[in-house]
Amino acid sequence: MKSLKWPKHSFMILAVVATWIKTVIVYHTSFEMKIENAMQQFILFINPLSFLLFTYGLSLFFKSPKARNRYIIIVSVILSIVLYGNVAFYRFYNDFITLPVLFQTSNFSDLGTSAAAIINPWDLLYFTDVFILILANKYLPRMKAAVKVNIEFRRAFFVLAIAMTFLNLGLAETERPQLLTRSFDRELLVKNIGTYNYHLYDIYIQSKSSAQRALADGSELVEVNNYIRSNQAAINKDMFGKYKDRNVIYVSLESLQNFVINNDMDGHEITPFLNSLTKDPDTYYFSNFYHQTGLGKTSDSEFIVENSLFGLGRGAVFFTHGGNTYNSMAERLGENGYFTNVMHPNNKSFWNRDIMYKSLKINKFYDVDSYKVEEGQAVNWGMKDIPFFEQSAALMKDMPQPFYSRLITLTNHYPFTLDPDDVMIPEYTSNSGTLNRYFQTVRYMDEGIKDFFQALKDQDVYDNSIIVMYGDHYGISENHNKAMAQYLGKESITPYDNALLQEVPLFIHIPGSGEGKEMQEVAGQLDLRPTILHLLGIETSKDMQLGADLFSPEHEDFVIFRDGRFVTDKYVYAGEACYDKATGEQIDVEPCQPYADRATIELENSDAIINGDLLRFYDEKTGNLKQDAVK
Ligand code: GP9
Ligand code: MN
Repeated sequence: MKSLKWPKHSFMILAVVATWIKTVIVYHTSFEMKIENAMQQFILFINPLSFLLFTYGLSLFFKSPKARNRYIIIVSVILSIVLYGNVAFYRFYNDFITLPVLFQTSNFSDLGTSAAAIINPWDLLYFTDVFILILANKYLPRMKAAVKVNIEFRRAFFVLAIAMTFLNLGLAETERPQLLTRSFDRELLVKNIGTYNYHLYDIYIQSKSSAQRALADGSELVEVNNYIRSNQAAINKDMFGKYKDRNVIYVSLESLQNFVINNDMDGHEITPFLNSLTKDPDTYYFSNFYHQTGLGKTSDSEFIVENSLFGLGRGAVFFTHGGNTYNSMAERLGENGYFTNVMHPNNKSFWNRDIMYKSLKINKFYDVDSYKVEEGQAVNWGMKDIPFFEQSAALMKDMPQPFYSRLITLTNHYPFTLDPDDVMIPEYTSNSGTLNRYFQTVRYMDEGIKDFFQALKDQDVYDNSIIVMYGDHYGISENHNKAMAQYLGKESITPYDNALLQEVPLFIHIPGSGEGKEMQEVAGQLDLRPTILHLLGIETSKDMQLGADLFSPEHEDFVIFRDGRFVTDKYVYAGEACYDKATGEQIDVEPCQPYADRATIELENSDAIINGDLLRFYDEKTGNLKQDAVK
């Protein structure tokens, strides 16, 4: 091994070390990854190394030192862009990039005010290793030395790289069994195999899913169908068809979590109007209702309420499977004589909505072009909720009845900013500006909803409608745990608390019903489709849906989250640990296990339907496979 003269490979070694150290620093400063023990800390420390040894190591195949150094610098630039892209994305979505979302740049062009909050000049520091390499290449003669790489050295080097990979995977496997097979959670992946390897893995998974559709045939549906049929909840005979032919108005309340309902902030009521609905005889208020979204956020919530299927564990299904065949709520209502539409004053291509809505058979999309956004009527992400509600109510005047309108609000969105004139309560005081402002934008949205109800009453749409309102997903991410703990008067936010914080409010407001009350069943967004269709007297017994009617006596207290966590009336399962729901104490995992297994099956069934585009083989009129479905 006499040829192992390290200094000869100084430039490559410098590159590996610089990018490695930078990556580890970025892990700690730019992502919130929960590290529970020394082993996880160690894995996080070594995980960039295997990938860097391979990529920079390829420079050993270059003969000319100039080409070699150029290759190394180019690699460092690409890796820095990838890492920085993840940082910027994480600041916004609190998640790591996955390919399908990345390629939809149309989504990012709209970020507008948010982009300013996300990027700053100090971010050049994310390119420190590139600068170091450029300077070293320029000023240190030794870095430019030609090196005759002997085969023995190269072999030793790649053996080291392979050993590093196995060490990393081995440690990850002991720390997280089945990491690569059950990867619901990108954070776990990045924590264990590193950002760079994670992207390779993501590329692999994405190509697999395009292949999945090509290979799927109707036979896969048989098993899924059997599962769905045997888990179906019976209808509630008293409620079925009770509100036949009423208009249906859904309001997706941006980032609204349940913890603000019937609560105050420094003595200020946060949602006075929604609070009044919780005591209103025409409103069913669901106080144990959860969002079930993943990375697709608002779009996932839309997907869920339309299809009663989960979004995907990676990417946003609105993007990745916008061309699939579905059997949406809108399609079903359309068949029953409804005029179906979505109202959302944003660019039509955001979240790929324009494409997806066609697949969902939505008759019309009232996008930003259907609204008059006058001076002072936009803030943050776009049109303010109050004028949005006002103009939407006016548009409903001319709609053929019965109609199904799904409104999506926008003002209560990160970074939760308002014009001074719209501020109705002061900011909260904590270390999180995000949480501090959140209460104000929620308060503003509540005012908009109140006005909307009034407008509907004034124009006679109200009495003949059902109004369904729900939070689309969480608004305050785990990055603000400290401030949340302060607000909730807790010492800290545990995984148990965090699971319960995924609660969003659901209101089913039925003018004239008089039977409204607080409903405490543990439930989720997937349950909405059957619930509302049944109120309208529309059968769903042959539909491929995973949710259950909330009014059914057989509705089970069990809600599954997209990442495999779940909540029942007795247990909370989070971070692969089981908690007693009443006390929050961690208990033996055994009572949770059967639910955890069912959660896995449900998520897999949902994924199978979407990845294989299986509904193209299904005839929901007969409940049978279409002819020619099986190859
Ligand atoms: C964008 C709006 C917000 O049109 O629905 O989307 P989100 O960031 O909450 O998913
Ligand atoms: Mn949203």
